[in-house]
Amino acid sequence: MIGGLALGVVMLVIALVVALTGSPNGTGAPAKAVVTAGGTQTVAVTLADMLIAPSVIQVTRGTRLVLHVTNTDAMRHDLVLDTGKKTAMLDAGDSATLEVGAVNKAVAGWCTVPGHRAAGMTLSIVVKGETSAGQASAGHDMAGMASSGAKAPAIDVNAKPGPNWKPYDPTLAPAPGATEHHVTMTVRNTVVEVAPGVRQKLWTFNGTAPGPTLHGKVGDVFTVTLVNRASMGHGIDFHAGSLAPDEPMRTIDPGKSLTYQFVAGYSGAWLYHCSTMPMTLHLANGMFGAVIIDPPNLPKVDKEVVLVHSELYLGPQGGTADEAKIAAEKPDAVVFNGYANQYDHAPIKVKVGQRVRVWVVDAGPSRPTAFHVVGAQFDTVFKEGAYLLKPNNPEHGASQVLDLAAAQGGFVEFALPEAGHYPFVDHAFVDAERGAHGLFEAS
Ligand SMILES: [Cu+2]
Repeated sequence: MIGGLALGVVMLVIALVVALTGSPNGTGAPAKAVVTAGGTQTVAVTLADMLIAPSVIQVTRGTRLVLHVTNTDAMRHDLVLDTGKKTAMLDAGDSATLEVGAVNKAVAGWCTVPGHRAAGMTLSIVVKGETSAGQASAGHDMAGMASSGAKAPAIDVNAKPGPNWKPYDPTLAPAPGATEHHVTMTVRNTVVEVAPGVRQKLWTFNGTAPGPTLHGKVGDVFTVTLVNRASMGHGIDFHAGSLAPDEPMRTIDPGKSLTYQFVAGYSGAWLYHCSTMPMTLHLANGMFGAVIIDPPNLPKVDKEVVLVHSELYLGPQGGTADEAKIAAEKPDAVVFNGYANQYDHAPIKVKVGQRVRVWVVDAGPSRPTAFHVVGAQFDTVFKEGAYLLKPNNPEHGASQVLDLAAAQGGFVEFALPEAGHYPFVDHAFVDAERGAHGLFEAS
């Protein structure tokens, strides 16, 4: 549809496009426009679906090229060229004219919204008869990803958190008595310490990553108002509800809000996350949290905590997550509740013999986790909606690990037999140097 439109406009404006080749990814967008005449030529370019169409424009040397750029997408995009020329950030439906000037060598272009270049929003302007370096550099490859050049800070596990650091409170607050929950989630760019001395500009729900934990019972209704006070489009997806995602999970622009209602039809430890593409980047940059829906007749315990497991792909100090590391699935650390070895610095205190329930959600975006408490055995395991293990089972069995794929959740229960420090780890990433470490302190 968009391809047809772009084709029509191109034909109308210049009638000199002699070849448009189909897009290899099946979107129907023309991949290549060939402009055979010189002089001043205008080519219509559309921004949508993580593509720039056409993605290659071939011109005769010296052609003075003008791009008529239209954003036909629901979210904002722009187009910048490596010559420094650029459009404004275009809202849905907006157009701009970009004067490229005389083309004597290859020019690369891309959308500057974080993640969009890596997702494929690139343009190559090439000169006929030249094999173009520009074409390669603008391609969908690692070079096109925002690895910003500046070096990411290293995590020093022996360092102390900064003076203003506050641990993320892992305590699961009791579910409110009411069956209707009203929650406001405000998205902001927030500079957050994620390891001692390491700060990242995260996109947060209500200022923290993970965002706030929501807690309710089966059948509760959640009315969530998402407010976007950040600098780019974001959305929200609650796995705890079941509904057509088209409207409630749409991306909203900065300054906008939307209200989203879902019924928690089933128990579980559910993920919520930003639904804006590319989602791995939005998740990796802090946009996730947990919704805990108690199974009916859940026994009361002495201590209940929530640990959200996620990966850190550090960008430069004060920057956003590194897209190349995300694509390569090479995290600098995996962490519980957003901070490297957080509960080594602030151990979770329990009493000897107390019954402890630990809810775990794997926010990913990519890696599984194997949650283990050194020195403890789980007599209860609940994973993805079902008990795998209950106390006093006929097999007299217990469990050592709650394993979760990305976006899964569950809980375990145990009691600590004597005073001491009981480390908990992601046994799938057991190197304690890498952030997935914490302590239960029993007294
Ligand atoms: Cu987002």
